[in-house]
Amino acid sequence: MSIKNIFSTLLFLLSVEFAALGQVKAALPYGSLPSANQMRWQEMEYYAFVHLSVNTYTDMAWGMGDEDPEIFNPKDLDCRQWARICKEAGMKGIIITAKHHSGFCLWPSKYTEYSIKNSPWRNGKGDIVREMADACKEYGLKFGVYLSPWDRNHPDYGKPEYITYFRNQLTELLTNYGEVFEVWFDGANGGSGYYGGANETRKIDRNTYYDWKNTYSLVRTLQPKIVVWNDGGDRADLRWVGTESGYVGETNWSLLNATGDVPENMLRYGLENGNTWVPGEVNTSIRPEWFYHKKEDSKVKTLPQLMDIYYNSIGRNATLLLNFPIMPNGLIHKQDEKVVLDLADAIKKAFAVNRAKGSKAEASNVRGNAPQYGADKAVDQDNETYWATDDNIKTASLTMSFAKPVSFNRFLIQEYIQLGQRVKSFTVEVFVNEEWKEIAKETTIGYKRILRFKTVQATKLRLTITDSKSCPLISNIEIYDAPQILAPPTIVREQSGDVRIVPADFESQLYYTLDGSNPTVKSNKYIGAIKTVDGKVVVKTMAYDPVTKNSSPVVEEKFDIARTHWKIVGAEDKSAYAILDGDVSSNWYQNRNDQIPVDLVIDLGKEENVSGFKYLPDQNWWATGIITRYSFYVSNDGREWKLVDGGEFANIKNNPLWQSKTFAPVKTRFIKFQALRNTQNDNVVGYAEVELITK
Ligand code: FUL
Repeated sequence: MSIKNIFSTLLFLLSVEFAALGQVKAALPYGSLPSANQMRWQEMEYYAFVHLSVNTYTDMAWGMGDEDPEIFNPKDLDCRQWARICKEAGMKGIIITAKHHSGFCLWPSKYTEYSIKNSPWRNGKGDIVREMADACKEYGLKFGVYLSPWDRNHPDYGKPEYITYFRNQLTELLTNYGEVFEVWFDGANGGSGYYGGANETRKIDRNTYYDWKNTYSLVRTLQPKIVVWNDGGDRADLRWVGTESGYVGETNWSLLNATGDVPENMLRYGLENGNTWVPGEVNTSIRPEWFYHKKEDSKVKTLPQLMDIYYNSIGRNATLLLNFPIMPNGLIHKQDEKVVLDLADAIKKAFAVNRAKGSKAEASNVRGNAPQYGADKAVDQDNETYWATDDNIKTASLTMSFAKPVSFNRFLIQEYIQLGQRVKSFTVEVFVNEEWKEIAKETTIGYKRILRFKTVQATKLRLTITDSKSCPLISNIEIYDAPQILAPPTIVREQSGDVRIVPADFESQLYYTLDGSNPTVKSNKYIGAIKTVDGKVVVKTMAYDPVTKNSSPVVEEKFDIARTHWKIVGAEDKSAYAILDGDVSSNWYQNRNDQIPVDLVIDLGKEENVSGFKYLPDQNWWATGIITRYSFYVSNDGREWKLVDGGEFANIKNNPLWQSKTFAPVKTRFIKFQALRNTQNDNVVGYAEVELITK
């Protein structure tokens, strides 16, 4: 080495030494950490499920395993339609039910005859898993598979041989279709099934039967970048959140213990001191059920419902797995497409302009006073940098100052979870009229937390971490002024006769009319229940955003006479009045021991000129007791009855919405709505609402 070289080497070493001296050590990891796969998965945030199997053709939630493959024929199947919709909806991947509980395979598995190769679809030459994987590739989406461990078709289900079969199928799916981002092992086992003709009940020990440990290592060998979902058995990479209705707890730790039971509240909230990283995935369907049922065409979730689901999943440190039931023709229904694209649009508008950008951030404590951990790192739009405090500081605040007053109603915050989830509680305050005002007091943050509140206009915002397991590391803070959704409001009339209008957004203003004219901002402003007299009422309303000056479409409800004085004769149970309360989600069922015909007798309190009636069945997807045939009687004393109408609600099974029947007007004090048959041909009789039509 020449003298010159020795000199420059020395200089280099010295400069490294100086840099090290000036360098503040990064925080050490705290507790269990996400793996690279879990991290990649978490950042996807939003992706789709598609459910399609033989039970799509039998209108069942679960196939029995004995459905004839001949019925499976999605003639217009187009996985590119699914992929296009998901892509346009802002989703990052699709998980397909390659095999649901029926055991029917959507790919031509060489280990069974119970697959599409024995269906008429593409003359048995098709492979839906392949088409799905190709469509995902084309649209830049990740691809995932659902393989039901419970198989109601396989003769060996319940025996050790089935595990070999299951792993053979897994191997096919994880070998032949390119990269798979997630595999879903549903824990459901209802027991009964076809099982190769045995037609019996087979329950297994969830903890031991599937030998998950070895199944997982097979999965990880075949797909090193995969994440495994499992709601039971051995702990996998992701956890179920304990509900399919679209939310996780506001407190949501991405932790569980590696062993032991996971009761429902642990699924919902995670486990603060859990020793394993098991983040939550919120899975829910865009319709009540997972598979397509025509009767649910009118029950597709609305934009406000989906928006809530978004905030209650992605906004609470979870991901969102939203399901599309595929129709028998092989496509996603237009209505499902429309609402999911409306959601994408609403999300885009809500998070269009980050108003924290350009704000000045200062913190009560900065790790080693080092610029690389400064408060500005939380507002620099770079998730790889973060604001950090000194090791012993678990309570600290960060104040953002704006050049001029800023309006906002959303607060988004992220922890640098690569080093562990730490924050236990925090508050958000805003500086308005020279005073600090607390607008939120919350618990966990995690990967992402989004808060919604009434619009505030402030010159400063202060985040205070009030408790943390270790020094907090905040990688991102954003604030937004989300416009109101302005979906049409809902109008209900209670039994008292009062009319209530419920907006889709709590900040929109509501205007209404009672004279049939279209409401404008000059009409009555809704401030609380509208007192109406007993008679008929026509309510027209719209929601209005005073900031953007946009309004929702006008909605109209026509109510007949109020049910104020009605008495349900013979019903000792106060809950019977759920059928007169205007709330379509509350129900009442007649005594389950009653035999059809079952009567609903109502004393109207005074004589009315009745010319028809309306019936709404239970709106739950699992509803029973839906009346299909009826008789309708009137009486002036509740003893002598006269039949005035009878017949059927023709399509009520497929379309369980409001049913209206009319007849020649008749003056009466009592009515009797008699159920003669229900959709299931048993004796269960229920109602969500009953109303009259009068002259
Ligand atoms: C459940 C299953 O039983 C449903 O049919 C659906 O597949 C859902 C995603 O998981 O447990």
